[in-house]
Amino acid sequence: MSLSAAQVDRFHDEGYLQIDGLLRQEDLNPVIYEFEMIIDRRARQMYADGHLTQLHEREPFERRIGLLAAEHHPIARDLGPNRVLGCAMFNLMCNPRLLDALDSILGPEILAHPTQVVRPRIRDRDLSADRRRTTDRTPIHQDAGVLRPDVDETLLITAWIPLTRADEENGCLAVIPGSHRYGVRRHDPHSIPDEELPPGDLRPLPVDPGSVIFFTHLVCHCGLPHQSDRVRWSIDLRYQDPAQPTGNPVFEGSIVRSRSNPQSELTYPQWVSQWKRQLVHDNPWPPIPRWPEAK
Ligand SMILES: O=C(O)CCC(=O)C(=O)O
Repeated sequence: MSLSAAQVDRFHDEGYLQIDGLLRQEDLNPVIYEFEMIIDRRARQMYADGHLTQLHEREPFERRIGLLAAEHHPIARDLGPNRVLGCAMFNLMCNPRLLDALDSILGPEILAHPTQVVRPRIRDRDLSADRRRTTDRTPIHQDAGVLRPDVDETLLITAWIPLTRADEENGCLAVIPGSHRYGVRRHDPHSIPDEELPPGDLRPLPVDPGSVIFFTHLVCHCGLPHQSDRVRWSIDLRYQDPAQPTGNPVFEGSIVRSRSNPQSELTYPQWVSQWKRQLVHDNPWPPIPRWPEAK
């Protein structure tokens, strides 16, 4: 679905744009099914290894991982597209409805940025003591603030895609509209200290599955604290013009649309081998230290 000129203007004006009903439930269901299969497989293995006492098999998608993670948090780790390498995930990344909307802003040459995240957001008090860090919220930041400075002039757009309802109770996305006009703020090192925040109030953006929130890598945003037993499942994918720097010194992006050279669009097998080549599965995602002076 192409965006109207008014929607494109609003995106540039506010630094974000929420489009309800951009995706259909049938666009999301294969991804949900893919995650359900992965979680089920992991749960059975962890149960067999003695880390879980229950499988919670009858629980719905928006509750099961929360209940499992309360007992053994690692079950919720490393579900990013490039870890899972699922066909449904790839199809979502290349979904024509999503790319048509992005095409209205970026033009017909589109690169999927290597930083793509899957977030089953779970209430912290459900997490067991072995958790590595707070996971029930995302502190306020700009995506540019956690990439290399060469990305600053790029128009890098996140497509934030909820798989379950996201609202103020279970930690929806919130943005400071217009904050993209104030350049890259100092991060400390992954969040913006209060004194560095541009003027304006955080605007919570409750959304249902099917909605997509697009925002630039300069808009200040966060994930609100999660206070519900409903898991907030979301995927954030990033896109840009392939001619511009990605700010990621380690991994390449993938061409997902090219009107000038359609042959260069990545197929699913090529995407899988690209990630198998560049990601050693047992290694953590390498940090991109932009603020070395920060504590
Ligand atoms: O989903 C969230 O809680 C935060 C998302 C975010 O920080 C991002 O997409 O860059």
